Amino acid sequence: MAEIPSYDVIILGAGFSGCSLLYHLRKAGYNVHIFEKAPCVGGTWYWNHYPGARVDSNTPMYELDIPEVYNTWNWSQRFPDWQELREYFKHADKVLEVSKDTDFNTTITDAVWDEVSQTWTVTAENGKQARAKFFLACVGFCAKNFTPDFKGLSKFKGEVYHSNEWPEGTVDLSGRRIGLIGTGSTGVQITQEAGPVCEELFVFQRTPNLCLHMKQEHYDPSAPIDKAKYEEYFKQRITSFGGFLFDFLKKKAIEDTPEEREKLYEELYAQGGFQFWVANYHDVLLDAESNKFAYDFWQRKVSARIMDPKIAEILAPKVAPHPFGTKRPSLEQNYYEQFNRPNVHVVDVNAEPIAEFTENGMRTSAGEYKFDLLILATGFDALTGSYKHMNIKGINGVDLNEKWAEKTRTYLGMTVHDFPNMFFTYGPQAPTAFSNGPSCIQVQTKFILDTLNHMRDNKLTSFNATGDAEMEYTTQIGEDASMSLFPLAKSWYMGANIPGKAVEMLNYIRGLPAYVDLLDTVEKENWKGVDFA
Ligand code: N01
Repeated sequence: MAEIPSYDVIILGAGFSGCSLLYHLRKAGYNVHIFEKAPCVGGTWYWNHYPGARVDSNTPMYELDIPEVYNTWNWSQRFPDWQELREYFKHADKVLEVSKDTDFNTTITDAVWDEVSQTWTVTAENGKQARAKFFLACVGFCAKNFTPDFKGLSKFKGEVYHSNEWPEGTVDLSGRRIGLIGTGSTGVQITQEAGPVCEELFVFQRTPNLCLHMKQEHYDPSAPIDKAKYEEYFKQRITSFGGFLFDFLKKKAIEDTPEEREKLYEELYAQGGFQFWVANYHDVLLDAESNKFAYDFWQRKVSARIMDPKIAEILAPKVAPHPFGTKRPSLEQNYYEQFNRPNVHVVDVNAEPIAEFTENGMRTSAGEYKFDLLILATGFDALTGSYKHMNIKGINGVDLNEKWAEKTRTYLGMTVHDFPNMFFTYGPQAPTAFSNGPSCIQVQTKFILDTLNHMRDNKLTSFNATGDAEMEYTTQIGEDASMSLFPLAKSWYMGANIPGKAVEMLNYIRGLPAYVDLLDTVEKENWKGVDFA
């Protein structure tokens, strides 16, 4: 076998997870190397730079718990935009010297476990290869774009961009006639940017987004947050369901009087951010009545901002399109006001289904809409899709995508039976979609580091989740979901946004503290559910 570079650990991806793991594993003495498809660090914040791209998790919770980075960085916004996030990652790279140990512009296509040498070999599109004892796939949960199979799309003569493949440099939205498909977080943010400057914007909506107000704040750079508090923040954030400094209430909605509920909803709503979602009554995502109370409040608040009652009924209907919070409520700044402008239109594609694209726009059952720029904010094959461009082969050549074709199966949302010494972060069956990314990654980094150290201390060569443990964990994920309201929405949380994809809960819904307890128990019980060799 030709000599190829060999490491203790290979990481795919230089986003939050890759940077976190590189830092902690390096510090513990491992020889670590990253392969990254993009030309720089940043992960999702390299790819997502469409107009208005901005994070929905607030700072200082949305950052790495690495003192060298946070002690030398000050945010200027409560919810930073992509430009500031890119600067943050440049800063993290400078401080941590991520680039020193990273091959950029390198897309790994294959990762194969060799039972004899007990190592993983990865191969890149450009033929480059490397080997390591451990393989950590930190490839992001929204990395594989989804473009629906629209009839006649290739006929359209204007410009077409998927939000996740936005060209570098600017695509000026001023004076343009724009067709925008999708009203997820991405569609909402693009609408806010396009509305004030474009000639005309048609937003094609299939499902209303039950958006919450962002309540953006700009921080005074001369008075940064006291860094001495950060260590405590990072300890505290993993004790809340969503990895923030706020949490669900301990009571059910029905335990309060209507007046008490109204008061609480007003308070939560006024705080902005995700508070109205994950600092609400603890049964809001479990109980239909509790959920309806929340939805009705939301509907009243939002519809009051929309001048035309017919448009209000499309954007914030009196009857909930799905239980509140079972699809991601995006954070908006002035989304609803855009539809009060004469040049911004919402087209309900349930009432008038999309028929086909034409040279100059799109035809629905009601007529043709003409535009010269089409933006596809149609989302991602989330969570499992990130692995689909790779051939990941475990013991006896078992292929990960084949294994997951009918049903996703993991142990702890980080490992898979018969894929020894492989971990993934912020992926399927972890608290991913319901947690602030860096908080979840903080927890998973600790578990991976502890596991590698345990193996080093005990001279163990391989780690393999047992089939039974994987089955039990996966079954639990499904059972938890069936006791919640999540199955009532067609969302990417459950794989339901992709035609033909198995519909199943793809996230751990018990919250971050329960996940932390679970991982602690696994460790304390000598990595129960794992076979070591
Ligand atoms: O994607 P989405 P996204 N015809 O899947 C519609 C993260 N993120 O890119 O709801 C018509 O949410 C689809 O309609 P429906 C964040 O976690 C974060 O917006 O399926 N419409 C939906 O409206 C987020 O949740 C940030 O009925 C079609 C839209 O396309 C995740 O990424 C910013 C259609 C897709 O929405 C994904 O967000 C951006 C069809 N055939 C993203 N097919 C921040 O942190 C799909 N749609 C701020």
